[in-house]
Amino acid sequence: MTDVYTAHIDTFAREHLPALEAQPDFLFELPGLQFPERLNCATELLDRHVKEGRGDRPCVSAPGGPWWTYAELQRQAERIAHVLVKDMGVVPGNRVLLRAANKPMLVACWFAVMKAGAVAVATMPMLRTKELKQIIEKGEVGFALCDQALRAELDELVLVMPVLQRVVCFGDPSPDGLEALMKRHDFRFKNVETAADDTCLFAFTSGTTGQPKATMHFHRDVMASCMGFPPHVLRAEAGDVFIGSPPLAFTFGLGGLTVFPMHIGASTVLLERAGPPDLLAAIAAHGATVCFTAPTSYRAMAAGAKEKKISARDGGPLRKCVAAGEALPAATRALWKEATGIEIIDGIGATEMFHIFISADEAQARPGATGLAVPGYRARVVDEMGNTVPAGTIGRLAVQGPTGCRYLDDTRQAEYVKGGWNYTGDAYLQDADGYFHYQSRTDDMIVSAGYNIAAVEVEDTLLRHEAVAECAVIGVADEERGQIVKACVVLRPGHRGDAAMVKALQDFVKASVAPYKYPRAVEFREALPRTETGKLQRFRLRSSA
Ligand code: 3UK
Repeated sequence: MTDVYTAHIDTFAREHLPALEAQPDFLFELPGLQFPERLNCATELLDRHVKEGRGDRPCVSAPGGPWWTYAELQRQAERIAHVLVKDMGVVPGNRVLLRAANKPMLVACWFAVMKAGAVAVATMPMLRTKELKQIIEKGEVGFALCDQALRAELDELVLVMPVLQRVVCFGDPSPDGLEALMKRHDFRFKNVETAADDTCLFAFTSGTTGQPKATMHFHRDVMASCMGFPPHVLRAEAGDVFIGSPPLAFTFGLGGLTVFPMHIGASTVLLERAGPPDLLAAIAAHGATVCFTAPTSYRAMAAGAKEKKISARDGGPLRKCVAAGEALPAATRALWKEATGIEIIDGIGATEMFHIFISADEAQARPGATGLAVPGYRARVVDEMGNTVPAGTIGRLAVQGPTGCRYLDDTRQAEYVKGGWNYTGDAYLQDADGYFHYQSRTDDMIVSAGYNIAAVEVEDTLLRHEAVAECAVIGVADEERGQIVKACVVLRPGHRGDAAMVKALQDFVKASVAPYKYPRAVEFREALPRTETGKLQRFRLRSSA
């Protein structure tokens, strides 16, 4: 290896990259994908605008404030970078956990981590102690920046996890709070000159086993994501106001609500609460023009969107809508188009790929199809041997592009990447015109309202309840959520399978793991179908569901 430049002093990320031969092939054919050896994505996404005279343009805001220009976000991020380095002792390559709902301060913290050359580990606000502990262990996370409102779990963990050295909270009024520490520093901070291939973030994904996997993305990957879907499919402009629901800890949200708008000097409105009614109201209140959310959210907003006249057709602001996270039903596309006149831009993305790699713009969209490979990416539908199948045949989706899967120290790398191609775990077919049509997941993942839920993790939780003898968790089709979590439960003798028990089990799951994982359906059974060797036959439960 000749190219060994790195700014990382803590080389944990580099040491835990998959072996070169286990990584996918990366394609850099597209213009704009030839990156210099040294690249810090904060310089490109934030500082460049200030340097080129766009510092006064609106950048990031939230319903209750604050409202920051590019220059103001830069000042905030630079003061936090000083806190990271001087007060907390963060060195380049250290992992910094971020824990907050979507809000401007979270964006400032994210850029501070980039500037300091550290590795951002953003976490979903609804995660509980159990999940946070797994993330801190796996990522050997030494530091955390957290919203005061969500600090309880981290306060608990810092006492029992020696690896976690320091937690600093914003919104904390004490002298140790982030804002108090920021006041002691100047805003000028010289960005660490990271290598284009220094890891800048770990994005966690729950996988099928419930054992979280950390995907590793470089500064280069964040910039590469700006060169594909945004200019070729989305085509937003500097005057656009982005808004949406996905958490910034989910790369769908990080790209759509921070990286993409800032790459083009546009602005973004961040919502702590972004359920359909909140999102709808916020689009109208903030004049949002570009929306990123899940298919189910468009479905739920359709009637209100029409009534409130939020679309450009009806004199409102909204002009572009992106759906991802799960398949977009043709019925939802039609419903939204009728309500707003807007053709949804569907796109399949994955945490492993950072963002969307198959999509179609408004003019190319076809109901029931996800679209075509985004420029910079290649996609194929293949059989078990990795050979391309004929048009119209269902097979496994395999993709390549400028981004790709690198799991942190994980044997499952070999399942996602084979022969240089990324296998997303989706069954797809390609039609005669080249459009890709989603069929299903090839594994046991449950995708409910855009959340990936691993059956075994819910099973594991239910099995901790005193009344549960055996259980099996499956995904069952649901019109609104795509799938819902269903638990088939065998009770221990002496317990009754009634409505009170259903509620007790649901509450138990909600209190133990992130609440979105709870079984919306519970069925009590005498026994579970198993093979002679005792293996659970999930497919039998699914066919009887
Ligand atoms: C499914 C879709 C059909 C598919 C994501 C946009 O969802 C994202 O990442 P995840 O790692 O899940 C990946 C899996 O979700 N999926 C996503 N989008 C679609 N299925 N149609 C779609 N449009 O199974 C995929 O393999 O949570 C989405 C951008 C960034 C992301 N991380």
